[in-house]
Amino acid sequence: MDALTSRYADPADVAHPLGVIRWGTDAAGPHVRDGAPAIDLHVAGEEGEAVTEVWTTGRPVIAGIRNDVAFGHDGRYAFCAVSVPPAARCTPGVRDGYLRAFEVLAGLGYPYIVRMWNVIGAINEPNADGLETYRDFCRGRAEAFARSPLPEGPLPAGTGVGAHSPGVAFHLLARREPGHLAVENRRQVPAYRYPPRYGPQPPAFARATHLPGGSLLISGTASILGHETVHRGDIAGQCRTTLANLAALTDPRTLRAVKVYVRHAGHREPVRRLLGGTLAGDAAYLTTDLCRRDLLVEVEGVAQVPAPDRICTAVGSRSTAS
Ligand code: 3EB
Repeated sequence: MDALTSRYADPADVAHPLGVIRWGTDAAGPHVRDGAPAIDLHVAGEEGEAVTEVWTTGRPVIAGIRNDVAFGHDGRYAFCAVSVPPAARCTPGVRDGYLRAFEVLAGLGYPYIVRMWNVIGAINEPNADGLETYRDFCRGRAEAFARSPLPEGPLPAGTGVGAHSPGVAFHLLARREPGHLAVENRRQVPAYRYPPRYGPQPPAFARATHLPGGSLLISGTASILGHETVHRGDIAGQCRTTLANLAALTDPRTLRAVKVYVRHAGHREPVRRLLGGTLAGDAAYLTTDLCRRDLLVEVEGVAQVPAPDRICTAVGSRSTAS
């Protein structure tokens, strides 16, 4: 019944692709190819890791580019993709890129963002002021949400990982109608309430989004308890805690469209052994940096659940920036 799904596939084999993401060994800005909006993200360490992901609801899609934002929409859902060029400080470019995306989504009539992915070059390196690039990014994103023309609503689920190319790329999924829920994780402090030691603005994302059709879009999930990284330097411990954090949201064995981001190429096979027995067989394992230097692994995926275990609907998208 027109559920929003993601699969690893050749877009030519999918009827009505809503958005196409190549998680690969090169970056390419937002574009439209064969009638679908697309973006290429440089997050694979080698060609063997690369996967192409296709989002679809099975409904015909209108695609285009407006204000350098590639978009596709099908009457219920919209996808859009943006890239922000490298800069000495990324706050202004990230803020303006997000605001451009918000304007395009508002103009098309899809004002409810349910999921976002952010891929950030030099994510752990200092910017021109000595601020870590991820924190600089979080400030730009928070400023955009604070100035958003979109209606107040729950924060989207998110992913924030490194990229092997400079600059920032992001893509979003949005709905025409409200009715989705933001979900938090009882083992973790909401990211939008992380204390200031993690940066001038906390990350603006929810732990998951539950869609009316039953899909639970789970954010990038790592070895964080409360707000602290646990098992520093211990890949097996981080894998265990990550699985336990996922299990607080849903049974990790039921996840589809799974991505496992691994900081060190040498951890790829150990992580595959540690997680592969639990996660879906077609999980993508990508080698890229993560948003805290002490995180070694992060996992995301999509589940089908009738109703989420723990919900948080009270948080407006503009409450994260002052
Ligand atoms: C964490 O839990 C790990 O900045 O959008 C996970 C998911 C993380 C999304 C984001 C960051 C983001 O804080 C990092």
